[in-house]
Amino acid sequence: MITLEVKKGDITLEKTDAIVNAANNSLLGGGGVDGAIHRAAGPELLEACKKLNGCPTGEAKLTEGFRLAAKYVIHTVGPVWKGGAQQESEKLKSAYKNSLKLADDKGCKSIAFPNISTGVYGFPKEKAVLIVKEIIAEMLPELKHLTQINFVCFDEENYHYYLNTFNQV
Ligand code: AR6
Repeated sequence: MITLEVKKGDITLEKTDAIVNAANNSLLGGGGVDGAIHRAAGPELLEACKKLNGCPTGEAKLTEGFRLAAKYVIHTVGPVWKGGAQQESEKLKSAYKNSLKLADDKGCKSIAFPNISTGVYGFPKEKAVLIVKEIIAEMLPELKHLTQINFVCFDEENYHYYLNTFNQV
């Protein structure tokens, strides 16, 4: 049985086994949720990320959480929204799917996601949440260890869409 929870707040405060970072291809930090995670985890996180050789869009890589409550950070890279004809939806799906698989393979029981690509990368929020719902439904039967998946919304708009979408599951 897997519990899905929609929350409003700061993902760096999550006490889940893993939190997901909406990073860029370099994995060397940035603004938004990426910046917040690096600040909260401390400089050891950047040192660990430097050893990963970046990350292609839609894939995911793992580090420890260092000063975070979470044991692991899963760094994934969502697509930049370019109008919708550049396989943005498929790439967003892959980012969620590969993050879930990596956490589950590591034996994590709980994971927290931010709203990947819906900030600087400009993916339409209302569309993104439907894709997230779809990929979660697809992945649930495959997960062996995860029992808790949190969606941590920072902005009011995403929170509104997530509550509407996941309350209808
Ligand atoms: N906790 C949870 N969610 C947050 C937090 C936080 N502390 N801060 C922001 N958000 P963005 P992207 C939400 O721009 O669109 C970075 O510079 C925010 O409201 O962080 O995937 C990377 O290095 C939004 O809904 O990520 C990349 O260059 C969501 O996080 C680029 O931004 C994602 O917004 C990635 O862009």
